[in-house]
Amino acid sequence: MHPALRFACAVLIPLLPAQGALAQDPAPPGGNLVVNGDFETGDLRGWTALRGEMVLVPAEAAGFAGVDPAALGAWTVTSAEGPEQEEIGQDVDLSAHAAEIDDDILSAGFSALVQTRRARGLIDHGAVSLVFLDAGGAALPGGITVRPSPTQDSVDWTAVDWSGPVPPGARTARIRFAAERASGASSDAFADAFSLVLEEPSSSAAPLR
Ligand SMILES: [Ca+2]
Repeated sequence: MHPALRFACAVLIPLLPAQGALAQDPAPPGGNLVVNGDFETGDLRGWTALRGEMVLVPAEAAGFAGVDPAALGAWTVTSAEGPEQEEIGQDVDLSAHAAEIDDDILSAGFSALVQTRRARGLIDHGAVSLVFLDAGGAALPGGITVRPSPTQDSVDWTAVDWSGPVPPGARTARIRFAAERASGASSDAFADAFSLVLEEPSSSAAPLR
């Protein structure tokens, strides 16, 4: 072995945890399966425009009512001045975990932030949803839709937080953000901080990658 290579092996190999140690480690950071779920790339990469053409705005434009500003970062998505109904989405491919899903041993945690804005009694709705689909595209039990409908004028953020089993047969996690305008030239509905994490409850809840 070349002396330099021998040195590299001696230094690097002890840094790699043994297989057994890995399973008992606390949950590693990350594991979010949503691409660009926080929009901090400054664009909509990872997302598909399904209706209209949503845009990113500085988080200050959405305001910080009811949320820790750090959770929003620099950018947040909004429907702005396009059509009255706009939507973006992202389909997360779960097929790499098919065997565990069908053995009914995987659970999922889904979170996001959504803002529905009500002014002078008029509501621009924002709605966030997670739906599990089977290989044929049929919806399965589980998931969540959050579409806040404030009873008073509001610019508050709502936290979306769901966890539950991934239904056997699921191959796709379909994530959507939809906005509907009640009046005016722009839709004041916002979303940010999408996260989907898979967990195997029987192994210390370590997120799967
Ligand atoms: Ca953000």
